[in-house]
Amino acid sequence: EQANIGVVGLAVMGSNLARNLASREGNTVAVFNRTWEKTETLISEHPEAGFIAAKSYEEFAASLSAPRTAIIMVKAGRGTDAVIDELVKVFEPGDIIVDGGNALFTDTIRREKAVRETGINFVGAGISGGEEGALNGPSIMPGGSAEAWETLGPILKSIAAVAEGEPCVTHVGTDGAGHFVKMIHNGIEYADMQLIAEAYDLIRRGTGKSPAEIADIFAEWNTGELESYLIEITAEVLRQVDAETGKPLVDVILDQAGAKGTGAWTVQTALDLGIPVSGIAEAVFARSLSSKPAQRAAAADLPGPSDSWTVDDPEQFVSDVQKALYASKIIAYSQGFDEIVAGAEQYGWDIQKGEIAKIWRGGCIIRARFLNRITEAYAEDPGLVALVTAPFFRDAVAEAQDAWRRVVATAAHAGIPSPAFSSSLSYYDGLRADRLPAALVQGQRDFFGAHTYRRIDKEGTFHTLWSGDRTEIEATDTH
Ligand code: NBP
Repeated sequence: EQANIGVVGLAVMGSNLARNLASREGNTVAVFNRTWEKTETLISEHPEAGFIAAKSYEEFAASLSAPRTAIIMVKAGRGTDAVIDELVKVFEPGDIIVDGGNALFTDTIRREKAVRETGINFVGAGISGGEEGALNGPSIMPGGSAEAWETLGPILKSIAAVAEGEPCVTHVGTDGAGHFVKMIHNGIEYADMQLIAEAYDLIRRGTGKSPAEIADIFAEWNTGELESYLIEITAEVLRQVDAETGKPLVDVILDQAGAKGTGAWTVQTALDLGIPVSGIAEAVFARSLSSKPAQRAAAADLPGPSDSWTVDDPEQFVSDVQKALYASKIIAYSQGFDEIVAGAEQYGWDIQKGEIAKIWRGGCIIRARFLNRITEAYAEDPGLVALVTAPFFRDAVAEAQDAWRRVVATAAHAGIPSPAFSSSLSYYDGLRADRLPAALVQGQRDFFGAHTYRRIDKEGTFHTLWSGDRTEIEATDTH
């Protein structure tokens, strides 16, 4: 008997994905792991899966029917390259190698190019949803060629999460497009988490409510427009009581947030593309700030606001924070989709934005009711230049903005950090501004570097003779 699909790398993600594949009608799954013990554990714990276990790459290749299709789930980076090198030796032209790990999209572009030379297809596929998603249905973002998608599509559709009757997988675009979109997903996830954390902090410090009471507020929010996986789990985390101390668990967890780097990739890439993803950037930086104990200790006695701060109307304040969260979340997604548009342009991908919002509705960390609105916005206007300007989001922000401004002003007044709330509001105000002080920046640049400027009232490029008689000349070449 031969397998129609194989998995290489049987740590938690690979094992769960292999079990997910095996549970679907018509699949026989070959499995391989560098260290045999992991394979042995998996096959002995899950005889029902009917895995074909291989002890070598040769055996693994021989156990797969043509065209061979294998999903790699190993530690991203050198591990992925090592496995690809081995698979290329034992696979044949027309076979398909899928990297399901969290690869940097530029690595995927490089790998796709190299593997293509051998006639083997290489597909970088972003897989979201953690362990649970891998087992029960993740959101899958595959790149690679259209030919590879023909074979791979039905297999991935069979294991993906289902949202409103549709599998959460689509062919995102060629080569690194899938991993690029997965990276943006993670960046948005960072922003979403930071915004929720700021909402919690403001409510707690503003109203004195306990974590359990705030859990109830989040559970209530989860029945409305903010309904999402992250809001749901936030309520559960806040409700958790530490068995040892009897305190809310959130009060005994060290307040230093970790990161695996995909948020930073999103921001680094955005800087290269020139896209202001300020909400995501603030979320990444907030984690960095939290993880600087020496600086925080040294700064702990720096002065804060002289007035003490209390909220007069807690109910009104909670409602304001809810609106600020919603508006800021719209900005974070709008910025994330801007980066997708810019990446697609830069790398030549034909990415359907509405389809991306659709496949994020299930199986992934940012799954939310709200994503339907994004799909609708792009369906109505595929050339939409900024998500926040779509009629639905325009109305939503208009409705929320007064509350949003009150919350940001209150946070500043009270000395409570709200980097994601306040930077999102500044971005919004910057975007809608009639005139920006960028005109002055251009003047400064022309002064010290003769960088020239354009005028609002005529064509051409100009320079003022700052160190001469300060007349304006038309510049012929730009510096
Ligand atoms: P890990 O990221 O912990 O990787 C462990 C696996 O990589 C083991 O199977 C290990 O084999 C294998 N491996 C390494 Br390390 N170097 C290798 C090499 N040179 N050759 C062959 N195999 C090698 O596993 P994971 O947490 O299951 O994640 C797998 C992938 O999925 C990663 O890219 C991760 O970023 C991504 N991902 C994870 C999550 C999550 O929630 N954990 C979510 C989404 C995506 P060994 O047993 O022989 O050491």
